[in-house]
Amino acid sequence: MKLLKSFSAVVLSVIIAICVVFAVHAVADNKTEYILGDANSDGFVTISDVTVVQMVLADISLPEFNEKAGDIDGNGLDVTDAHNIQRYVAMYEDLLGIGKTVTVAEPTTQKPTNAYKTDPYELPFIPD
Ligand SMILES: [Ca+2]
Ligand SMILES: [Ca+2]
Repeated sequence: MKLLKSFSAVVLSVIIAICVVFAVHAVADNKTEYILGDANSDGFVTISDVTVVQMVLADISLPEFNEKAGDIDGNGLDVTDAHNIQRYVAMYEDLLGIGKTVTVAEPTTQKPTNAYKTDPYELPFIPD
């Protein structure tokens, strides 16, 4: 009987460990990582990223363009972003964090439920 209890405890511990691992992966899936300045998402910040930013600014659409990575200062894509990446590539002092990995938590796509709605005349939720 004691052996059965020990075996059950081990099996339950393994099941709990597996659940924790899957839960951690589920949380991690809501995050996006990119390298600031790596506008073409090849893993490096090079002069090619400057070219990609300049092409997008010239209204040439590129499938590999990562706007978050190209927008260095977070105020929208403009020529200053290309300039800042150029300065980084030319090894000027960087105070903007170019070349560093940025982790962004993505908003969940789960829609709010009406379970806590108390006002029957409340307007419905309209997603953006
Ligand atoms: Ca790149
Ligand atoms: Ca910008």
